[in-house]
Amino acid sequence: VPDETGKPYTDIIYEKAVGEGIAKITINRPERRNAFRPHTVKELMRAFNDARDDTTIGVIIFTGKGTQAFCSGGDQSFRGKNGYSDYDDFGRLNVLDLQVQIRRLPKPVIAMVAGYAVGGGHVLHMVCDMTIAADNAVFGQTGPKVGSFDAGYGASVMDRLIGPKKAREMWFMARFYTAAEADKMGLINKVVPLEHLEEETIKWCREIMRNSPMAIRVLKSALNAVDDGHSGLQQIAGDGTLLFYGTEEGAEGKNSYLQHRKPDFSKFPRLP
Ligand code: 2NE
Repeated sequence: VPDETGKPYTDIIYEKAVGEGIAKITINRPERRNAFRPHTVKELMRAFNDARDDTTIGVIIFTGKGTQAFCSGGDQSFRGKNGYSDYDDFGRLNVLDLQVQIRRLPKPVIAMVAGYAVGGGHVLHMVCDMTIAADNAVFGQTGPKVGSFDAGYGASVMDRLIGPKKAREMWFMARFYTAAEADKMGLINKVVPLEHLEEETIKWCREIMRNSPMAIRVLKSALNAVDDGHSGLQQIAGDGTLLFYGTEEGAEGKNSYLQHRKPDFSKFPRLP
């Protein structure tokens, strides 16, 4: 799929399996182990936004091109004094906006990981709803080695996933972990042989697609609500409003306003 202006993407590949309800977003910089620059993140955000708005899409696979890396984090050659910059003369950390977008997106996002998921790339798989990994996958943070850190979701989501002791180990030591170790730590959902990675991921997507989209939507916001604070509450509260608008009671309020009359809510039960 090209971007919304009809131009082809340069740093990502965006595909949709028509009739399946599955979108696939691939970072396409394998020569850099799929490291992202600001432009890559901008393209990712546009594709995720499209997948959110497309009502035929129910689940999104997020992956990296090739078998050597899911993503190796921020492209260090674009790192300036105050962030990453490619076409601008100021630095950005726009990957943080992408993380928030994935958390708030009301459809499951599944990270499909072959090879390295390290640094900011590791955080990206963590903020996805589930992770299916190939047996060649390697997970880890590198920040403390390269003069960087992600003290936002990179720290708090990890703490939730693997617990405070392991999270400290992973960040303070900046060690790498095999797929089997990551599975044992609760960092990922499943490990499969590399040659079965896509097949297994699609199997998971199809299983999700058989279930109620609204139930999944509300559950995703519920599972993130506490950790995301006011923003998490807003997401689940928005789901409540969305459902309420579809009721006769909700419609009575709107109709009475449009018909210039007093609303009549008398027939609606005060449920216990
Ligand atoms: C990923 C890893 C372990 C792979 O090692 P290997 O041996 O398989 O590949 P190699 O030769 O290191 O990499 C292949 C090419 O990709 C480039 C390399 O420089 C190399 O280029 P050439 O020498 O062939 O020209 N490359 C790989 N990762 C890159 C990167 N992140 N930026 C720029 N070029 C990269 C190994 O490559 C590795 O350790 N990579 C660096 C991982 C890293 O430290 N990432 C940044 C963490 S900080 C971050 O992402 C971040 C944050 O902390 C907070 C907010 C936002 C972002």
